[in-house]
Amino acid sequence: MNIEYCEKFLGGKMREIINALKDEVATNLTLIISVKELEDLKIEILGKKGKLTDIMKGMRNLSKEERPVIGQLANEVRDFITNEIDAKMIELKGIEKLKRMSDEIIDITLPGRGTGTGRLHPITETMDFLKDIFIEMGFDVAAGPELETTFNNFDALNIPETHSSRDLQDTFYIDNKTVLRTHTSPVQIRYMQDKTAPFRMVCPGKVYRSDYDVSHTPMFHQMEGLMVGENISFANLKAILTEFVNKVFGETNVRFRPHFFPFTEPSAEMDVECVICKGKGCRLCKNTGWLEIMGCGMVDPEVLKSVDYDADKVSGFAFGMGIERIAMLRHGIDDLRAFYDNDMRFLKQFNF
Ligand code: 2NL
Repeated sequence: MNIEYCEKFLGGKMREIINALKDEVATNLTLIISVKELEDLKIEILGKKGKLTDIMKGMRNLSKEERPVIGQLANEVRDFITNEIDAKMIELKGIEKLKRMSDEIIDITLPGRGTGTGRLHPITETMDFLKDIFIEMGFDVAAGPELETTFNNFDALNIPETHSSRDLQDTFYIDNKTVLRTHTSPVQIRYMQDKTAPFRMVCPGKVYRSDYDVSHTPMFHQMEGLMVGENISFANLKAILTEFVNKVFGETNVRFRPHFFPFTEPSAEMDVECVICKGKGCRLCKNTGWLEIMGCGMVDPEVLKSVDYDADKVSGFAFGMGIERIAMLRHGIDDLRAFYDNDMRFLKQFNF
């Protein structure tokens, strides 16, 4: 075998080996599914003792003529393999990152184990209790913002510019047109703007008035309710509210006394027979035998008009009550301020 032949043979053989390595790597790359496997392959081919590195070393045995030709092929194949491995690395790292992220997802909807020390505030408990009675009677529960427009808080409710509650002394104004809501009624205005009759809804929540003494706090809680449809009458009001009061206090006598609210006509105050003296007269009922429980009435047509309801086609009744007052009656609490003193000796008595 002469040298020339041998060199030709060597050159041809190397070409074959390099191309075979290229094919081998291409096939292996399709089978690899992890970054670890790919890193191993990279070392096996391109590493210091790798297959391609070995082949490159063997080039010194080639003739002067063949060396640049095979050298170019080897460089091309090295670039090809490097690019393929780099691209596959990006792809696999992406897939593994996604998998890690999905494996690490924590189910934040699982309920906490509880520490045994937390409990519901008596106002929250009372609000839930009252709300549930209305839910049982088919009422929807709605909420709304505590910062309201003067339109939603006053104008839409037929409360005139001259009404004392609109005074800067009585209401927390943010600016000319924005107030801390003084009642939950604006939630009902929003509800009517969004929905069509018939409906029945309640809206419990925080309300604000500039008032502070033994029987008033600047923030307190209300629940109002509204039922609108064709032929809703004062009889419906009496039936629903009497049922409600019986569920709160047990079977009790009730009475309705005429009253005035700008947003209802006619309007009434609803009383229940005193839960302590059963009508005989005591300190709680100031010897009247009755406790004021809520205000109510038939929605004034002006209010219906303000939300573009046809007052000739639909009518409704509305009511509003103070949650603090009902919580005090339910739990025999005699000082309103106890709710907001945050005295643990008071709060710990309520084991809800
Ligand atoms: C009270 C009296 C009341 C209402 C609230 C109401 C709401 C709309 C329309 C008509 Cl959108 N009325 N709410 C009606 C009567 C009485 O609350 O003394 N609350 C503590």
